[in-house]
Amino acid sequence: MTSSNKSVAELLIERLMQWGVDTIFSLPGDGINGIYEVLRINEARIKVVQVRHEEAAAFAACAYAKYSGRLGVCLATSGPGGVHLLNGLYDAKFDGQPVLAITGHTFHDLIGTHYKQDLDLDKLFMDVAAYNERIMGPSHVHNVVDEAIKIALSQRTVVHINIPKDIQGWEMDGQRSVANTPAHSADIYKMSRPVPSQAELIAAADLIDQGKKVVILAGRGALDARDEVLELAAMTQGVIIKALLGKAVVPDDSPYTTGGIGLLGTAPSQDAMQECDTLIMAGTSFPYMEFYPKQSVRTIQIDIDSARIGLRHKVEVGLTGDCRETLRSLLKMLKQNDDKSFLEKTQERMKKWNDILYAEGTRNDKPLKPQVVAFHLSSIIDNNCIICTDTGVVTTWAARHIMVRGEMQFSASGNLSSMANGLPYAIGAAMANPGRQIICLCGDGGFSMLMCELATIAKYQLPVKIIIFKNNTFGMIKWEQIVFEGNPEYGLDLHPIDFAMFARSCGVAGFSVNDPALVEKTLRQALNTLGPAVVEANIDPFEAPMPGHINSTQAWHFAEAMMRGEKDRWNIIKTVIKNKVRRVL
Ligand SMILES: Cc1ncc(C[n+]2csc(CCOP(=O)(O)OP(=O)(O)O)c2C)c(N)n1
Ligand SMILES: [Mg+2]
Repeated sequence: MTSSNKSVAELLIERLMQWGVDTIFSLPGDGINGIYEVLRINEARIKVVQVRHEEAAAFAACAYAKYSGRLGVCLATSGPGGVHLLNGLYDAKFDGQPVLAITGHTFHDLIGTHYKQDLDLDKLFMDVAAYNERIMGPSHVHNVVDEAIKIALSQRTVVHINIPKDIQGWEMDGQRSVANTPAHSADIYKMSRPVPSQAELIAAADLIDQGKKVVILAGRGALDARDEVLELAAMTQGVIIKALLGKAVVPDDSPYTTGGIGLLGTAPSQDAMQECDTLIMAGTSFPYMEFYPKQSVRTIQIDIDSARIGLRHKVEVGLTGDCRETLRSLLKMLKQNDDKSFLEKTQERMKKWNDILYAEGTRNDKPLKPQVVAFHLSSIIDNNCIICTDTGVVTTWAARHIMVRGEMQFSASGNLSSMANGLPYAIGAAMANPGRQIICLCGDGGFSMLMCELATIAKYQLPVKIIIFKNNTFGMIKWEQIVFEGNPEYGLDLHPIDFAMFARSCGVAGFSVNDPALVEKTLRQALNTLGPAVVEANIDPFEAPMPGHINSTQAWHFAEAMMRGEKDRWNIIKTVIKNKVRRVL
């Protein structure tokens, strides 16, 4: 076949392959049958991962990008298929991941005539996609695909291409416009790692050298700058605090880190934030402003996106640049600080915090505490495993008790904080990293939202181990209603599902545990299972994810909710008091 009689669908898939795309997450439909036929013919060169819900395709594409640094691609049919993609696409947009969404449309000459599935996805996606085009014919394909991919990669965001179903079959017919010179668009992307000017770096180094109590707040932009962040901490005798998406920037056993920050963070991180005199923000726009230091703390911010400089905190020196390269340049200019007092004080606090985590993780009373599950899981997973976490209280247990070490990777739905991301993240992670252990921590609410994707995991025999923290409630909202609002809980109870039995019905090994003494053994059985496995951990629904430090408003709200008729008040009070006593003893 000569290039002159290739169809739009053929040109599309060919160009994607030229860009190195070899995996597409998708669910079929009549609006994309033309593309599917070309995918069928090319199945040896490009893989279609069939999901059960298009939302999962978009989440999986986001995770594919997160866990590989490559472009994630998802494909959905016209109308409802495209609509289903939206939430996963917003997840990618909010966490800065390059994802290309391809969708179908109805016949080009019936658009706008109330025909079936006549839904202009390019209009619907105007907000989510930084680039959003409808393909008009064969000579339009290469240009649009090139442009879309370059924008996705360079802006780390979502792009969208829409193709009416009949146009997918159109062949080159001499309709190319004279102005559209052949080969004027190329499948070439040159990544840049910009570095700020010397003057800016000198100003930053000067400021850092004056700091006596330095905190480095590291986010996802610093994920490939582990050595540099550790060296910066060593030079400044500073403390590394990790935003959730930056949990894998440095290992959790580093003497410089206090782990996470925010509601799911640690008390020593909160203390360090309150006491520091200098803040270095490295690749983060961690959203919770109440956890930042006071505005008078002198701040340097490094971000690849100049539009993010000055967001969240008053910045004295802003450095627009790639974190790794910027830190490398900066490190050459810094003086060694010999005053270890701030770091040592923090390390003392961290010792106490770790003792608390250990005590919580090794409890043997019933009902089973969620911390016990996360603690044992952490100790037996591979040093290079990939961790995917769903959204809920479960995120707190993962953030606090899973200790990052070695080459582990960790992610969650960050800025969107969407539920249901866990399972599809695991699919994307597994597809991008064959042979690696994939660990997925879900709440029972988040898991049940897209539990159909367990069938996908079974179909492709992905080595995903799913731990479901089953408390039969939307746990996180329970504590929000009680502690933040002062309201008795409402609308949260979940009808229980036997997840182990469900797993087996999908052809996946299913385990269930409710005895703390059996947690490690059960988890090991699941981890040693070839292929996928599910562990349903029946945990105490009254175990609250208290912030590192609880403030007086939160305590007051808690009391108020109890007085106003919280239905489980005696169980909750009993559990909270028990925990308080344990911490004091
Ligand atoms: C798609 C979506 N819907 C609703 C929410 C609000 N929300 C955040 S956490 C949560 C509860 C999660 O429950 P579950 O998955 O059971 O986890 P748990 O908190 O019990 O550990 C809800 C409803 C959300 N973040 N995303
Ligand atoms: Mg739950």
